[in-house]
Amino acid sequence: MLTLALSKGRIFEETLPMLAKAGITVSEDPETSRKLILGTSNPNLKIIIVRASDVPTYVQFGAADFGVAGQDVLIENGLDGLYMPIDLGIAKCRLSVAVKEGFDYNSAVKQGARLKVATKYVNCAREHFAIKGVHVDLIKLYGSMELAPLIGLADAIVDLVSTGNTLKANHLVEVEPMMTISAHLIVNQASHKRNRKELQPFLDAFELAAQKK
Ligand code: PRT
Ligand code: MG
Repeated sequence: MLTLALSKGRIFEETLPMLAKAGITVSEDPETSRKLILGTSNPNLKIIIVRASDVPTYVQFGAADFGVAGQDVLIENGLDGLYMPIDLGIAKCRLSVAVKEGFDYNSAVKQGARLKVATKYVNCAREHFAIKGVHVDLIKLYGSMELAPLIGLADAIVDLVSTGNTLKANHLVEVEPMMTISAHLIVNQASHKRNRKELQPFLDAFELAAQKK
């Protein structure tokens, strides 16, 4: 029996059609069911529903054999004990720097400058600004980053942008795209060795579904 870790919301919704292409349906909808362990039409596969940022942890510790996680989560978390074979091309977005409308970002990031940056992605942000030679005071937040520049907590945010509607609604502008993000399939390294035969058909199905996207 193999265990696949998914998070509710866009990851689950966009992984579902990929499973369907492999003929696998899921017994219940996590949006309406409170169950955290879901059966599938394949007796060898069950799905666990965890927080998006917890997916790599479950897979790293082998509590799940494989999972689907955004690159943002993977970069922040690190890839210890994980094998990352397939870019699924789903849940696409970009990680960007955004500031309040009218804020002069270009002057603010001149070499040697100091910038207050609020983000959930402190590792990505630290590295990004270090390469630019900009000193940053990083403020770790767990959500609603868009609020920080509006009420003077930070000069800038580093956050995921997809349509740009959230930034617009809060009078923020994207000033620097940092990287494009998509969800990847991750596999526990030990499980990959031990359960290769069982895992391979699922990896092939994901690979095929990802190519067709
Ligand atoms: O919501 P929760 O705190 O439980 O966890 P989470 O936010 O990590 O999970 P979830 O399900 O929201 O996101 C899972 C993954 O989807 C992320 O790790 C990303 O890899 C990917 N993804 C793709 C996104 C977006 N697009 C996205 N737009 N994750 C978040 N957003 C948020 C963004 O943070 C911002 O607040 O949506 C808002 C911006 O969207 P637009 O369309 O207004 O630009
Ligand atoms: Mg979210």
